[in-house]
Amino acid sequence: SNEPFDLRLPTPGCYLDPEKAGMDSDALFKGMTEHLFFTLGKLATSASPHDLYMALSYAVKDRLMTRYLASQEVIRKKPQKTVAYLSAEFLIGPQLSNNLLNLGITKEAEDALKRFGIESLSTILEVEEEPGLGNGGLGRLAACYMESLASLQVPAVGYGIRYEFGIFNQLIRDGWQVEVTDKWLKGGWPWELPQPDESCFVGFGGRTESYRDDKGKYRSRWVPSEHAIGVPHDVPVLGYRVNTCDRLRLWRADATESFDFYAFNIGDYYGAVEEKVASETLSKVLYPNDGTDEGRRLRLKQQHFFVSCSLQDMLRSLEKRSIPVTEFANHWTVQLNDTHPAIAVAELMRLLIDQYQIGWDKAWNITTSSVAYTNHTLLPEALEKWDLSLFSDLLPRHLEIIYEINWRFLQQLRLRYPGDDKILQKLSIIDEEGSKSVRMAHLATIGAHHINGVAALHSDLIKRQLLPEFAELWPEKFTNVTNGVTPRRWVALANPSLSNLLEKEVGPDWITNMELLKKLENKKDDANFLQEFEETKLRGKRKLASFIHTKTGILVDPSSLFDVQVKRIHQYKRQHLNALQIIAQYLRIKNGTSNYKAPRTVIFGGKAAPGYFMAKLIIRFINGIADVVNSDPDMEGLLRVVFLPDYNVKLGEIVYPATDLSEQISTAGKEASGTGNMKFAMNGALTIGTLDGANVELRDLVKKENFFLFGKTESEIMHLKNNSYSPKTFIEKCPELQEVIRLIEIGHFSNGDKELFKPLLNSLTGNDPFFVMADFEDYLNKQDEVSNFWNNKKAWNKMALLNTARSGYFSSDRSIREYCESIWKVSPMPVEITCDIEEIT
Ligand code: F58
Repeated sequence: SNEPFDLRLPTPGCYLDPEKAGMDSDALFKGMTEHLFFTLGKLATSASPHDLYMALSYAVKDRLMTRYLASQEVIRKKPQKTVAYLSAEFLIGPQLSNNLLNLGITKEAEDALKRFGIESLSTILEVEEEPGLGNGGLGRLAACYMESLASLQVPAVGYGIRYEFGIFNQLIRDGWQVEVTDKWLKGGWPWELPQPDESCFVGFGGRTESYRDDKGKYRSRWVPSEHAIGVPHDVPVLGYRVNTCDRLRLWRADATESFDFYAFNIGDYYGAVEEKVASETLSKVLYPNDGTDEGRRLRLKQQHFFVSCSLQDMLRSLEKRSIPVTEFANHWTVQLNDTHPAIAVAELMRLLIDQYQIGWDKAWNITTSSVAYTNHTLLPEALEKWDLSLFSDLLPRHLEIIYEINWRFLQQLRLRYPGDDKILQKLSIIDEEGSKSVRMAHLATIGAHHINGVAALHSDLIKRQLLPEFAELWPEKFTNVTNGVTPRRWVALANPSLSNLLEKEVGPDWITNMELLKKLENKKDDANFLQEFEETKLRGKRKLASFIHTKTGILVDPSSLFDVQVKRIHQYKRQHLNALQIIAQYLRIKNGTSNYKAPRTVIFGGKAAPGYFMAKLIIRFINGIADVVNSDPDMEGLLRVVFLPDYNVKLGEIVYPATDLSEQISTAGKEASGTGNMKFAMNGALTIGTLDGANVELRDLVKKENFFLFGKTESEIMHLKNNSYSPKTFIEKCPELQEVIRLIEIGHFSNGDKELFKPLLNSLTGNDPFFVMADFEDYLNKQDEVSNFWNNKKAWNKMALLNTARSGYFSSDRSIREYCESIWKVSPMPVEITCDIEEIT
């Protein structure tokens, strides 16, 4: 360590010849050295793994810049319709590994790291903090879609919020979930480019007033009482082995002025900083409310904040290129990821009418030709509604515009359904019942040219149950785009050993053409190949087993069946059904009635919304079961139960490749799509599941003999519901279920405490809103079938292989192609790069 420091500077070759120069390990090493020294103020000799992570990330980000700038130039020079994906959440996960993969320089980075004495890239990847800017599936979908858009060379911008605190970190204490603030920015985050010169102003509150314009016409305008500034922070999103590098533009809220000088002068110092504090809290925290609501006012402010900034940004981009704003819809296609950005319908109208003085009809035409809406839920509690009083307080001008949109819409309805007041009430944007409210799904549906669900069954239920009258009115607007996930992150990055095998078998192109995996079907009876396939799974399981040991102290056997349920904790997802089944298996082993020859490790992971009592109790319940099972010598070698704390993208990358059995057991009709189901199948897990969400399509694709189906269908559930469902009748018919319930009642899983799980038992035996009791017996039987299959390893491996082989449909590339063709009407736009920066085309 007394060697002289190497202070050589890197050659910035990457700016000149992006195809080669700068992408070799030498240049990476030099880039890292320079960033260590100049950006981080560190010497190579004393650099920590975090320093090396930062240095490598900066060096890699440098290598994205040519493509990033070239991608923007292409649009500037040759105007082309761009996708604006508006989402309150982007759960992008770790960036370094993904950018290395998409640039094709993973090997080079490994070599560069070796020169700093780091033998394995994974030690550096492990220190990366992931930005938890999303709750779950919806936010992760947005991230997969951005990656596919770039990989398909489609010009796109993702617009969202740069939350200072993302989804909370989850600790488990005494079996309970404890939430800890997620300080993802604390060590510095190297992947963003702040662009303060492109900041936008956003108003809130105040009043509207009417005035006469130049032509003497009366117009309305908004006089807000508060402002915030949105400062864009851009994250480059590179496509896989292409030059297209799209942009994720996340807005951070700043105060308009540090002080209100008037208040300051009259001596009200605290009043003066109040506005600053208020506007800076705007992008402070992501709301972890999964349906159940708190902090509503701030949430609505967040939504308007990022939507207004984003639309202003789009309009400004037209002005910069001297394109008239009336051409908006030819240059931007605006996708609303759920109703969170639905205020866009009113805000775009306001900007066009009030700022750009465009007439109503033209503005409405522009708006409805550019906006489309994706629905992600049928759950009534998740359908956004805002109290009228709150809405008019915060967004008075928007409310005026919404009234006008609604009035015109209702006029149209009156013509179509003369005398039918019921239908007017039902479809109105304003819900007149109780305290009046604004229904955001109606605003989005009226303002959008397309409305899509996220799986075939879900899209069908939108038409039949959620918005039937709208679907009758505008059948052509309603469509389906089944979700997908990116194979780059979820197979290539997460599962290198499977990826190597796939590449050996079908060639490297499967990464961008997942349908090629069909070729694997030829290998379904090839014992050697199946053995190799099983080996890749075993490698993943060993890695997860070691992770589990480090995090929880529990030892699990990698040769046992890894049975996994990872997702948000919610009653409709029915983690408690899984837990009850474990108790039944436990009882069988205790009673000596088990024909259990399939040792299992049942693994759970997921966060509960902090205010969702029942979900938190389910976590406590699982941990109570885990304590009893894992400490009972009779369970040794047969059953283990693990609750993995703090499930996130990074952990998902370890979990999916290690799973044998994927639990997709929601009450039929409740899970819009699910996307974990797809990640598991690609990685060769078999699914036990209900006919819900995309499970339906998954089962059709992999064929029914390769899927463990159980449970009531959506229509059977509806039938039970409409015929005064009573869980008691199902409990009475199932002695095993009675035993399970009794054991919980006497406090067997709560150290004798008979009260702890009472709320859960009361719910299950009382009205059982998610039909757990109705599906229990069928589920238990299906689990027995799973165990039997597990004992025939050859049959299992064949089924698993067929799952991987037939999962290509669930690539987000397929989903994005469908959006492009049927909703957005955009086409790919390859980006060409020459060695000369001046010649970028
Ligand atoms: C999920 N929704 C659906 N919402 O539940 C899932 O079936 C689907 O696969 C996925 O979207 C993608 O389409 C979801 O994740 C949220 O996280 C909301 C965020 C805002 C607060 C309420 C929950």
